[in-house]
Amino acid sequence: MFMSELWFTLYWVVTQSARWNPVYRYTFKDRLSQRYEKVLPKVDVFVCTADHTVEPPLMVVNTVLSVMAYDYPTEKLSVYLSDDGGSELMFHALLEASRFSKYWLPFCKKFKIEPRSPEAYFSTVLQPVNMDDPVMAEEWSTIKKLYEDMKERINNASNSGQVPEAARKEHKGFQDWDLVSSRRDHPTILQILIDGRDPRAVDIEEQTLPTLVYLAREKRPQYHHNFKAGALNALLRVSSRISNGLVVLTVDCDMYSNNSKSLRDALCFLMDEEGERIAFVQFPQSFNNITTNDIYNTSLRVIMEVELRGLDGNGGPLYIGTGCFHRRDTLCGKKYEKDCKIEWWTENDKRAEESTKVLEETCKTLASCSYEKNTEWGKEMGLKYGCPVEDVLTGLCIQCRGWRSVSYNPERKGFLGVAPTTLLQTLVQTKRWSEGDLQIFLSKYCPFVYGHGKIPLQLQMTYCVYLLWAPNCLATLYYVVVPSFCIHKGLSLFPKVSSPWVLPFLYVIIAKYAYSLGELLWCGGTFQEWWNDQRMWLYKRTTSYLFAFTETILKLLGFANSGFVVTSKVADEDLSLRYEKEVMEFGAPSPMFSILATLSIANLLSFIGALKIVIMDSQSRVFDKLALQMLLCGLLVIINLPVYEGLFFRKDNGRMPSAVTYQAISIAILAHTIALLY
Ligand SMILES: *[C@@H]1O[C@H](CO)[C@@H](O)[C@H](O)[C@H]1NC(C)=O
Ligand SMILES: *[C@@H]1O[C@H](CO)[C@@H](O)[C@H](O)[C@H]1NC(C)=O
Ligand SMILES: *[C@@H]1O[C@H](CO)[C@@H](O)[C@H](O)[C@H]1NC(C)=O
Ligand SMILES: CC(=O)N[C@H]1CO[C@H](CO)[C@@H](O)[C@@H]1O
Repeated sequence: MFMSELWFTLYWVVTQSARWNPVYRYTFKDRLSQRYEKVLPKVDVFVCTADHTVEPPLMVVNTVLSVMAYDYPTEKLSVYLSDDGGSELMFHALLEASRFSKYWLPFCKKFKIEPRSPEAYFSTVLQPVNMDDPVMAEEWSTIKKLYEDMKERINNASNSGQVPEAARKEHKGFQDWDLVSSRRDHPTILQILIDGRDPRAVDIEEQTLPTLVYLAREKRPQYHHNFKAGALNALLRVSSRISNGLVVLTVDCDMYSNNSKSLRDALCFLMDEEGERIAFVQFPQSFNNITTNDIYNTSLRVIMEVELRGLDGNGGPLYIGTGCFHRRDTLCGKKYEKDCKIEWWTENDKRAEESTKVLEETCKTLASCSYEKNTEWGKEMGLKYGCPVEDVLTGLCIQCRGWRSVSYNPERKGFLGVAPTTLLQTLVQTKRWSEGDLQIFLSKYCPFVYGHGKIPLQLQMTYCVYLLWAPNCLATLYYVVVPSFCIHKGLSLFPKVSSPWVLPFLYVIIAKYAYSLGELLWCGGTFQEWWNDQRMWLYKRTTSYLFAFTETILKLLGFANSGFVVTSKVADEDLSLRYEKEVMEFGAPSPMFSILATLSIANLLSFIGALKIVIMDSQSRVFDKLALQMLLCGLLVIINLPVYEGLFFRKDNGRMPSAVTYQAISIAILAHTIALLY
């Protein structure tokens, strides 16, 4: 017990480092325009998608359209979609989007509408905003109709699983799929759908369109593709030939831009005189489908609102993979040198004479499997390979090369994504994060070693708030299991209520919970949300962190090898309904649920056993001895109420699978019998 308490204390000290020195930032975009409007740098946007079944093409093209419509000189903007699924359906959708953009972009700019993802826009704005303006009303209806038609074509293709023959004939790009034998075995497919240099690439108002590129890098079974890091590195190389923007935005395919000015916000930091040391500007991850009380703690509100700001004060936030504006050269491995001025305006387009076709061909080799052999890509250049959280590791290495980063968290969020909507998805996602984080801690990149002398000590500590997520499982499990087994036998582990030694315990309990409640309310949460967070705190630690911890240790010893699981972004109707009503979702059998169910039943048994002992004891001396333990055990029972419900009372598809129920009951009873016998 003492070791557990010691760990909690140490970890608490570490978490405080994220709260010492929060930084709040504001931008002045008008001054950016005044000084630099003519010499704004080129910007490349990278959107990554991996699988068209979990990341629907319609969602992806909405993200693409929202960034194409940034309030920025279009000739300086290029958007790249990397499709690791190599799916014809995705290409078809992007082709549709490239046609629709000719109408959508002028519409956005003319009426200054927000947000610029058509799906988000038309689902929030149900009628023309300005009814008095007949021009607006008419255009609004036309565009809505165009969007609905495109949506139908894309969704029809997705549902039937194939691109209609007529559409296939219209664009020769589809011929590339004749050579695709499977998503894991195909040559590079690279299509420049809109070439911004081409005078014919204009919208209906004769304005230039941003460049739009589709890339499915080469995949061969004998080459490791390195997941998202590999895709981003291929994009970095390909884009360096096509547009070579000085600033690179990486964004996940489910995160649309909710603010067309975010790009200018980021440039305010990067182009500032004081900003020459800034390598990237990280926007927080925000979500548009969080329910009021956020039952799975998926909003990560405290991290985004409090800890990112604290990190900023300590030397710079983590790179969290999405919603992040990088300088291209720092991402490619450049070291920081003092007094090295950045030349934002000395770009000359060397490739002006090359035709689109030739350009496509030359770029294809850059995305081939063998290109990276014997190069520094994945090591010193680009994103790092070999870690499930390649983004965090890459950000750390950039900071260790002397750079700093900033986090910018405006009132109106820059990017909105889709959060996981089931318990299992949340737990699996957390497992992947905490596993990758622990791997970094145990590797040569451990901030205390690798960052020593390169980044401030506070920043090294703050990194450990995340890198040490997984080891929390041991102390927590001990605290959940041992006191409740002991209570059943009448063994006391905490001071008596009548002794003054109970005060430090009570103080810690009250102070800790009052503080976290206060913090969450301050970030805009609700009381119920705080309570839900406490539940998720327990569940993540006893399942996600436990699996992450064991797998990492096993891997270090040379055993298991785990893959990368994409969390699904599609939900069936039943499930969505339960999510909106904030009913906890179990449904699928999973070892994670077995653990949750077993622990909660064991706790219930202990609590009942303890109640029996206390009631039978007439002089209430036992209660004096066991009160703190009963408080702990009772709290665990209350927090587990949704699990009992899922185990015994619910009838819907989201209840606990009966196999898990039986298993949990038998193990819990067996464990109790053994504990009582000894
Ligand atoms: C899409 O599918 C629906 C139902 O299957 C059909 O009625 C509709 O005509 C299709 N639309 C297009 C554009 O193919
Ligand atoms: C997204 O943008 C809209 C305006 O377009 C704004 O009303 C809304 O508050 C933003 N959402 C968030 C979460 O900031
Ligand atoms: C919510 O989850 C995040 C990430 O797992 C964690 O850092 C945070 O502390 C959680 N919130 C609470 C109140 O436990
Ligand atoms: C994928 C998903 O579950 N999306 C949902 C996000 O939340 C909004 C509102 O709660 C729903 O309308 C979406 O269907």
